[in-house]
Amino acid sequence: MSDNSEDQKQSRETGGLSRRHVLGTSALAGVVGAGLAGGLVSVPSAQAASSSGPAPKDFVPPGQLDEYYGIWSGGQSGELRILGIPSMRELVRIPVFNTDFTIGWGITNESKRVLGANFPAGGDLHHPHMSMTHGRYDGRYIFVNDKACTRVARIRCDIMRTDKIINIPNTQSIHGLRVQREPRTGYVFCCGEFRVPHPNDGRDLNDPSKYFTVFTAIDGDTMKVAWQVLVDGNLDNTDADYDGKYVAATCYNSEGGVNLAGFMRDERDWVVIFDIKAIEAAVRKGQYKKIPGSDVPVVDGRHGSKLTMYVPVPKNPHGCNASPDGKYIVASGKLSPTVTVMSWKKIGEYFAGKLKNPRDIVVAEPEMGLGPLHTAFDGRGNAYTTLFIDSQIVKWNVEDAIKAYNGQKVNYIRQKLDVAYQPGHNHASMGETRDADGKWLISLNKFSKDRFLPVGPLHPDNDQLIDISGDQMKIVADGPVYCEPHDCNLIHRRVLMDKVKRVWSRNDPFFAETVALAKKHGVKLETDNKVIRQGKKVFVYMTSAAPTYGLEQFTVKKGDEVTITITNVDTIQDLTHGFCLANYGINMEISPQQTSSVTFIADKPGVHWFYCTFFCHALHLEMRSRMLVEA
Ligand code: RUQ
Ligand code: CUA
Ligand code: CA
Repeated sequence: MSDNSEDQKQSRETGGLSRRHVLGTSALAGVVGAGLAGGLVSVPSAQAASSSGPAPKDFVPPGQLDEYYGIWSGGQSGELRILGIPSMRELVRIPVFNTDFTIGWGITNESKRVLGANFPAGGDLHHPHMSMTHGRYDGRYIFVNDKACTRVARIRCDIMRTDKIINIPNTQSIHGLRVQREPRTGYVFCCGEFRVPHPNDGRDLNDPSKYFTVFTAIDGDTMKVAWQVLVDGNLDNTDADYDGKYVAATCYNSEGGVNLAGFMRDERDWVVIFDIKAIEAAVRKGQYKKIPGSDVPVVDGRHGSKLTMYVPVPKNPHGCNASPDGKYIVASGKLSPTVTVMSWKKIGEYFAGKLKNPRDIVVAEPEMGLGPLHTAFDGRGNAYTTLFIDSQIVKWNVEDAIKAYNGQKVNYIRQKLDVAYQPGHNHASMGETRDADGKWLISLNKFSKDRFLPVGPLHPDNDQLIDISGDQMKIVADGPVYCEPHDCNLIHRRVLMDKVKRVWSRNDPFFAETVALAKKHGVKLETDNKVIRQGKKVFVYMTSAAPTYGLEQFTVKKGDEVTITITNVDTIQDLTHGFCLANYGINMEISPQQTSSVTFIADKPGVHWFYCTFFCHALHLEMRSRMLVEA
């Protein structure tokens, strides 16, 4: 039995703790016994009591596992990061829109197939969200936006690799992104932020009245745009309901401005709400147009359309967050001290013609403080709103805010907590799902100022971990991070642990095209080490097994187009090899049972050593061979 399946079996049997961890930690013996009997193990973070008193709640002792995966946006680094929560330890980085020399993202043929031709140097990744089924995380995919280059990407959770990236037409800058919760994802919804001429081909350059943007629904299974909705204003953030009927987006430029004064002139902007079934029906009936240069149905959802409603809300609203009880959608005011609470049920009544005024769907508009940006939920009826300007998080009770809006004298504010400093998003554990468990809250603070050792003018962000399990919020940890995480999800490990592979499967679609090409060449990747020449194209096939490559050397001619394909035939988990070709700017990861390939022009004659870049064996340094390039 391979180490991998052994570990997975152990992991199932002990509710997530492999034998390695169990045997090394005698204090856990009792827990494991209970786990074997009952199939469930409670998480050990709090039980690490030491002689000097109880350990802090976020303490995860050496060798033990975090209770949550933190799925972290990497902002303008273009990558996604995974942290363990509550320890805040960074576990891995997943390159998405960026290039990455560690694994060869942007270098290997497999990654280039995902990135596409002429891929840009990077991206600006704000919003990661996991796919759901019936309002619960299902561990299939994580979807992310790229604000910089108007793209959306999908990450496969089993291998934690980006497997699709698509361009979104008819807008510029994808900002907000969320997934359909019911019955499943389904649609991935995203907000086109900047308005541009349709098509944006040089026409109407200085005629802002002809600038537009669109709301986009992507089919998350095929990663094709399903439909788009033409809207008024600039879309910002979005979130969907728990019934699969509606999706809302904040919309901040009702003025149609093109500069700061223009964006802020009016006291009100909108939340736009989209009627999914009505839009689907319109698309089916052909009530759409196609904008030259794209092949996507675009329905008209501007003012007056039956497919949308525009709810006037105070000024330049930003965050858009659905409460996990399935009842409300909350828009945060940003330039207004308020948040607006709207009822999905009333939204349904409005679309059914039972309510006349779009404001009739508003059930509360509580005052928070200065600069409300985003709201999270604990599943116990409380909401947590970040105040960018006040550097605070406000805990407030939703039902009490509704009572206050209806004229009752109740205080809906539960607590205001100082955070350091200038929070943008916050996120509660499982808080965007039916499983909201109200244990942890993360505040993603844009400024760290004086809280860490100085490291130059560019300061790290400061992500703070807050215990929300009791009556009062308590900050328990600071986590400096490379800028700039925008958003995160806190996902209980039970969703993912058994879905994440420790070793590649040989028929993984991620490298299927490479395998198919080898087959055409009559090569058996697991055993063959050979060089095939077709004119000026040279295909080099070899295996890697610690501590050797299958070929000690191969010879090509200057100017040849060389494709090197390596299959790691090691089967043990964690036994990754690398392939770095000296002075060619090439490196790639080849993890156990993976096939990776790279294509380049052999433009530098001479001897070029290639060596393994992952420390795989006592003879790792000796794991190297030669490429000989004839002049
Ligand atoms: S946004 S800091 Cu890009 Cu999510 Cu609000
Ligand atoms: Cu193979 Cu180091
Ligand atoms: Ca405005």
